[in-house]
Amino acid sequence: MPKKFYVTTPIFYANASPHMGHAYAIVLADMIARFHREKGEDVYFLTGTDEHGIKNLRSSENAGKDVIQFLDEQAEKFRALAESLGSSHDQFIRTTDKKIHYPGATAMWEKLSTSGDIYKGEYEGLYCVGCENFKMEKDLVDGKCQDHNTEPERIRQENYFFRLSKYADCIKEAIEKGELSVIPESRKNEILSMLEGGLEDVSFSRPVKDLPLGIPVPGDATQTMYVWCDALTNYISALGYGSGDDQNLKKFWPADLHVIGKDILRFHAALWPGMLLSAGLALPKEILVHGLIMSDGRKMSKTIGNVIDPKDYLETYGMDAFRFYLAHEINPFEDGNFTDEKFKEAYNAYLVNGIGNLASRIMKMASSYLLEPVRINEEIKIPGYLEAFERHDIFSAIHAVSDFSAELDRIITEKTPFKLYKTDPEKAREIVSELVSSLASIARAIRPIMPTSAFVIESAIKENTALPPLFPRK
Ligand code: ME8
Repeated sequence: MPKKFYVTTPIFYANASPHMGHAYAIVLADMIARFHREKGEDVYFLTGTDEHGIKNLRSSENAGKDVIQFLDEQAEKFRALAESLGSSHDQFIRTTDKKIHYPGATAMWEKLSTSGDIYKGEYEGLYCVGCENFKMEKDLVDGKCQDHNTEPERIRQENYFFRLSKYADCIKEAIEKGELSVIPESRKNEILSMLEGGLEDVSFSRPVKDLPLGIPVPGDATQTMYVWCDALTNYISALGYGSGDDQNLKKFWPADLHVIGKDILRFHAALWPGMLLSAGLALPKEILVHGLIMSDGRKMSKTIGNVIDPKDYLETYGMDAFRFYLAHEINPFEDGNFTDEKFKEAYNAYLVNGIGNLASRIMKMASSYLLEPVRINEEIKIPGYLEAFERHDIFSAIHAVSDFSAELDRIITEKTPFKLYKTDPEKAREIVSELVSSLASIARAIRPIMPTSAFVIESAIKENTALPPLFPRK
């Protein structure tokens, strides 16, 4: 039986239109999903939208729309983005889905309650709607949330709490031992130092009058579940948890990899493991914490309003070029920048003049000189590529491909098979065959990153035909 691999993206707030940051998370997870499919694994890839909470409610009010209609329209934008990015997800979950998600979230609550980890209490605190989270005074700068530049609201209410404090040691141990691996190391250290001081219990519901948009607390119609309690559960409700058919749950849980941004590390590496431990479910194996895409020196965010729309680039340059930029120019473990200038530079240097030109040069010679297609050995012989991809270091993996491609260019310049063909066609054929075989390695290696280009190159190799320019000059 092939190994299974379950990978997820965060589910995105449906409150505004998707931007580059969301595109990044989807593409990153998709490249990893595709890489594992290439290895022959049985992959399940989940993405979707987070549609409850105050943030979504207020946005629908501001848009002057019926909330259901608003959420349907917004979710559609994320679904369309995922599609235009070439995302190969197996499921797109919406937390407003009453058939799939509600039973899962309800079952989770009941399980936590049976474990004795839900209790009623009173809470007073400062709530940032942008973060959908309570804030401590010490987290604020000039009384404002640093991420959203807004003053949090003071909330005082009776609600339910989740006894997260009980699980702090257990979570810490799982992370220290690598049973729950958090990468990169810097994020692992960040969460460990947070766990060092223990964890506080979490306010887990809101009165319906304050938060009508959400899943009702089982057995108490006056309360709505806290949006994060409901949202995190998507990773198992999508597999059938709570809704009767748990075949996928048995097969794919625990998750092999949650891909998340560093902004939601605490929820995934503390709250979520706490909920899973309380519910008696296995912990995810790994959390990949990617950096954020910045714009004007701040996190690109719908709430902040400094966003760049991926659509513009997808339309002008196409899906593969866009995915290439995210892989080649943004290190998943660090913050990155998206600028028009950088995009054009990378497009011209590495695609038009790089891989695109190389593939055309090689296939032009191959289709003119070779008598039959080159037989391809399926292995990828690019130094460092596989090892990097295994570590989810797509940045290094694609750089290994660019370096390899530059090396092939150098070989062509040095050995000039196009000249040699006139005097020694046999020798020229030998050189070109080797080049084709190396090009096949490149095509194979870029399958997870630029699936369309990979397919076009591989088809040309199979048929031994010339290639039109893959990346038109812009
Ligand atoms: O936090 N750069 O949703 P969200 C890179 N619904 N990635 C970014 C980004 C940026 N500037 N902005 C967003 C939520 N992202 C919750 C998650 S999960 C159970 C619930 C990506 O719409 C990044 O992966 O704010 C981040 O963690 C995610 O989108 C959060 O999107």
